[in-house]
Amino acid sequence: MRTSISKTENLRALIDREARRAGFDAVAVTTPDAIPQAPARLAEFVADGFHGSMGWIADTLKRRGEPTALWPEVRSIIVLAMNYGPDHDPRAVLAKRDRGAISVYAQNRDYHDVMKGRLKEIAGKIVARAGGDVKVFVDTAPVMEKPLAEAAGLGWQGKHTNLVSREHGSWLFLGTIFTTAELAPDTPEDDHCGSCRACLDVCPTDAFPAPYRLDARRCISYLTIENKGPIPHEFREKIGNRIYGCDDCLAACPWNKFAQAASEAKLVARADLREPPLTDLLALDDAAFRSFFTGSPIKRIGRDRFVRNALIAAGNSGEPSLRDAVCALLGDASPLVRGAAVWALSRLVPETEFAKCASAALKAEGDEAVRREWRLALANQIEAHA
Ligand code: B12
Repeated sequence: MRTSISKTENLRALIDREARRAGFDAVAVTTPDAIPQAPARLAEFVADGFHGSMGWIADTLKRRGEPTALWPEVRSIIVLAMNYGPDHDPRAVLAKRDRGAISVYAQNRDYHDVMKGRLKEIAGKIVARAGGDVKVFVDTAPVMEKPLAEAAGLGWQGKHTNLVSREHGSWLFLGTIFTTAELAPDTPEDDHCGSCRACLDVCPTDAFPAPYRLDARRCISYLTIENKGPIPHEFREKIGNRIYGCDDCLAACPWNKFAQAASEAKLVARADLREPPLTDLLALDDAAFRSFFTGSPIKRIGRDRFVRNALIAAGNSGEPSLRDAVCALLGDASPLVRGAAVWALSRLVPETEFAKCASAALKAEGDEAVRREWRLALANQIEAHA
């Protein structure tokens, strides 16, 4: 018995040391049965339709809610967090309307790539020391990383639903190592949001129907990243110049005042993504998009969805200088891009010029959804000037 306890203690010391060495900023342990409320809350999220088109959440409900349903052999879950706190206020770019605002996480190299290899290294050391089996997960597996991190004591799920820590505020990436090794769990963290509502009140699209609950269908992160179709009209103006993800709820969190800026070298941060000019982004064809976003999480959404987002920002820019770049996209091969270009143009040029463009373009337009965008934009312009 004594041997097994001392083995466990040694294993924990090894995990802490290796996590630090691999560049993680926090590590803690929990058990697979530590999130009993999560399955019901997840089921409610799906039943309310809050997952929108992310059908993979509904498809994996059982495995996602219960770690042992995902892997019956798991005995302990090690949760690791990496600080990605910015060294600047990410909200400053929101006032620069000719620029695109890319969320902080996506200004770095894809965190899946950065973290996965490091988690595997630590997992390898665990197996070498304790034997047994391990599995590593970052983001994409059906694992509820935030409630597990809270149960392990790394922080608490704030009212914006993300993990908040006293030390790192709201800027943490999470990853987990599932192991068959028995490890002593750490103590869960309490909620320290108190009566604060900063993250809820700042949301431009009112995506929080209640504290601790997010309707993803209204979240700018979902609308610009996960949503494959046209951005619903209701949200277009509110999106402003946010072209990939959104940090407003994170940036509003008062606990960020204790956070340190993360090492840019560790995250492989890209200065050219801090406030890229919309003109450059609107000009990206497929090859240029892929090459510009090599190694970036943005590559995942593909050129058409990205240019769609840049067009919404262009429409909100009030910058007539973007007119030519937008016009060039009226004839794009992608109906998704053409539809967004129609909306953007209708907001950048006078009514008469727009009507001229419309009569020429409508003759050639074969896609019903794009034709609808033209008709709607024409009607809105007439109404605005009536
Ligand atoms: C799907 C998903 C999204 C979706 C939906 C987000 C969501 N909140 O569910 C969208 C596309 C919108 C999204 C956006 C973002 N995401 Co995301 N996303 C995920 C993913 C893959 C699954 C999350 C999930 O399980 N959602 C389902 C819901 C039901 O679970 P939940 O959020 O934990 O909900 C809990 C609360 O609602 C709570 N609850 C419900 N009712 C009540 C009532 C009370 C009283 C209380 C106390 C609690 C409570 O219980 C629920 C279950 O635990 C995770 C990775 C992973 N595998 O975990 C990353 C993850 C959550 N995302 C992450 C990030 C960074 C983001 C963005 C910041 C990116 C950006 N800048 O644009 C935004 C933040 C938006 C936000 N406010 O959530 C990080 C968050 C890290 C952290 N510190 O928490 C994760 C963990 C990825 C990672 N590996 O680092 N994301």
